[in-house]
This record gives sequence, C-alpha cells and structure tokens, in this order.
Amino acid sequence: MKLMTILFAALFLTGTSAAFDPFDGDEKDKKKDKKMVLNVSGMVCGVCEGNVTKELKELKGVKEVKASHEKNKVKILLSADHASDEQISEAVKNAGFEVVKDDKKKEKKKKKDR
Ligand SMILES: [Cu+2]
Repeated sequence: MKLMTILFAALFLTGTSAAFDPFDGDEKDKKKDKKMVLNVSGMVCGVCEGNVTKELKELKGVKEVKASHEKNKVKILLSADHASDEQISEAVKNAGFEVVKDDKKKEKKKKKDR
C-alpha cells in the first residue's frame, strides 16, 4: 500500500513538473524585457507622439512605445536583444525631437570624470 502511494506521488510530481516547463520559459522571456522611460522634449500633440512611436518601432527589439506629449515622456518596452541607447536617441532625433538626459545621470557622469 505504501509503495503504491510513493509510486503515485512520483508519477504526480514528474507529471506536474513537465507540465510547468513551458510556462517557466514564458516567464523567463518576460523577465528579460526591459522598460525604459525617456524624457523627450519638443512634442506638442498626438501627431508628434505618433512620429516618435513610428521611428522607435522600427528599431530592433522595440516591442511597445507609449509617447506622451503632456508628460514629455516616452515609455519603451524592449526585448532582451534590443537596439543601443544611441540608436534610440537617434530615432527620437529623426522624428524631430530630443532626448533630455535626466539630472541623476549627469551627476553620475560628473563623478566618474573626477
Ligand atoms: Cu505635434
């Protein structure tokens, strides 16, 4: 009787772990996605937002773009193998706008230069 219980438990465990494997894969892929928020100056309306979105979506690894001219921010969802920061800045410039670097980054750079 005990042996039957152990066998059943073993079967149950292998069964569940196999069933969960594909889900683990999906979760890992999701964790690799990276969110990025850019401060972008110059956008004044929805058309501007559309232009920035269109340019950025042409880049490698850009999954989603949400631009807001009211907040002067562009949110980007990137996959693991994505375009460089320089390429992203360049795409924003191509759309006619500018990426404004936040003060925190400037401070870090100053400290590094010293
Ligand atoms: Cu506009």
